[in-house]
Amino acid sequence: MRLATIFFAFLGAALAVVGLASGAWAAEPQPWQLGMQQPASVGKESLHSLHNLLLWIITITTIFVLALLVYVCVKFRADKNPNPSKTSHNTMIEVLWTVIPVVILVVIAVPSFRLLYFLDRTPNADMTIKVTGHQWYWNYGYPDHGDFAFDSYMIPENELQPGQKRLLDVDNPLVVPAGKNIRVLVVGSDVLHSWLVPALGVQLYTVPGRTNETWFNIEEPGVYYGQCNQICGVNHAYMPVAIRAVPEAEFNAWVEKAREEFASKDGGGDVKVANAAR
Ligand SMILES: [Cu+2]
Repeated sequence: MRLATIFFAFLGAALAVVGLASGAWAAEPQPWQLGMQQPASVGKESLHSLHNLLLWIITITTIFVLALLVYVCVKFRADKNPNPSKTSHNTMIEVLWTVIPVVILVVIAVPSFRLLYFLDRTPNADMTIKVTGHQWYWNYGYPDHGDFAFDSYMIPENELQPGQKRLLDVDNPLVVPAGKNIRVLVVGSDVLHSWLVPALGVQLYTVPGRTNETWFNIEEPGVYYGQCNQICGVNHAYMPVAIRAVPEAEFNAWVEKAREEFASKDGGGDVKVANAAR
């Protein structure tokens, strides 16, 4: 009876996980959130469907193995089966438990590799953004729009305006046009950081001396948040990513303004000591 209780408790938990995985959330973390943020890019939608496929496979596999264990424990327990069989080989079963896992792994590998190459780079980028990770802020460069760049710092808690999000909002968000293929080149200036935007399905390490590439296409205008997710030092928790996706016309107007505003700043190497002391 206890085994049956455990089995159904497990089944309930597994179904709850499957149900939650398909829920909808905004492009920022929510209190008590479970599961992933709602996808906002093609890449993230593909990541979700791969995740859901894997969740089904692992759930069914785990329930199957648990059911076998329960069956063996009940059927072959000592008082029901006092003289155990001496069987040590069974060719059919051995072939099956080799071939079936191989087939399952191939079923997982095909969409995994397809997605890996899809996310790796876009063959037709509309524009390029350069992201540089610093201790402890981001620098965003626009090589296709006059090569201006600016730093993006988290707004400290005591300077937050109403409506701004603690640990997520920044002084200068990355601004990009919605509906465009945006190539992202990522590099580190000091240590390893990681540029993560969950709703876009983008996570890339910033490595000093090496440029990594990815891309995204944000379907709807809006604000999308992320964080550094590679431990990079004492202020690692205070270098969020904020992306403002706007319609193309608004983006072009912003570029005109930003080119003037950020023209005098090289933005690339001016490590702000004040930030380190925060
Ligand atoms: Cu970090």
